[in-house]
Amino acid sequence: MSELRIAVVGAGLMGSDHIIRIENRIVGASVAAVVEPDEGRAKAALAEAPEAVWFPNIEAAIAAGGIDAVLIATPGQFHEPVLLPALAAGLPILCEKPLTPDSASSMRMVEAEVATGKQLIQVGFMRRFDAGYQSLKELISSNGQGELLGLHCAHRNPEVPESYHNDMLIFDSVVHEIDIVRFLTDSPIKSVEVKAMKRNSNNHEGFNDPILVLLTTQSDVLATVEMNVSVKFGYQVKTEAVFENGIAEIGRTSGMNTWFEGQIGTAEHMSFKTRFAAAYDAQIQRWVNATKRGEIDGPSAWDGYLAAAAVEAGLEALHTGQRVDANYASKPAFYN
Ligand code: ISE
Repeated sequence: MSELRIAVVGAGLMGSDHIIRIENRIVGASVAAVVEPDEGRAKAALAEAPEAVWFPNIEAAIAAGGIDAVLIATPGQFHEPVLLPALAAGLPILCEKPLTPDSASSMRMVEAEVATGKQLIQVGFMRRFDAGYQSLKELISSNGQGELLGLHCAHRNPEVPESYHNDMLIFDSVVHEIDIVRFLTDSPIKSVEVKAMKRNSNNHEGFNDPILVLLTTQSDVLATVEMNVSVKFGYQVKTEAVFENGIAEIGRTSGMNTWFEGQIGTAEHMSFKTRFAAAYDAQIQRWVNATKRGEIDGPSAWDGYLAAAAVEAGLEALHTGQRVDANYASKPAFYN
């Protein structure tokens, strides 16, 4: 196959970013279809991908032929109705996180994939492709500084829209830490506990942020996560790892330094789109290359299910104030 013809489903914030990425930076792929019910968004997307055809839904795009793979970039609650027909058509899929919003629906996706007899789904946990997280994983696996004892993670966004609500802190934002802590430690999340920090009075009514989330892995590594989506100054995702013999930190900004008017400054990201731009590029390029070989090269539907199950524990922890254990089904041999 010379060029992978991708249908991008959803041309909102992430979908439009991926369309520009595929058209301008990814080798060996192009956007062949834009699946988007909103005409304005679709037109804006087609301006970036003039060869693409616009479809109102995935069924119409599949029926028309001319696509080899699907990239799903709609919000999580709309993933299942796209995943099922794409799987039934045998199409490889890169699905933005979360796979689906809860573990029961994620398990349905796992079962639907197993029924096809082939691993077709990769989940868009892009942090796994970030150079910083990859170096940290290597350091942890090498045991070079002794055993990993704990992690301190900060996940900070400048602001969120009024539609962002308390549960989203867990299923939309902390879900990244749930996946990356498991990736770094190679151990699933055993339990989740959530503590409220003092509420930021800039927040919209009823929204309680920031929070401190305690994730304990089955290997007994404790990860503290400051989840803070209204911190105004910028977008910051960093992790400090505590080893037996020392400390490592990733994610400190590498922006421009300035010395003006008696102040020292460093430019910080304002959005995940720039903070993780290189990770998104690597994720999509590797997915394109693997898809052409008939494989996936990144987190699987099973990884998506594990994250959804841990998110469920996190939501219960948020609602009850208790430490909640995550429950997982046993892993189908298909994913070994
Ligand atoms: C958003 O959906 C993301 O996935 C970002 O990576 C995260 O930082 C942000 O908090 C989420 O709302």
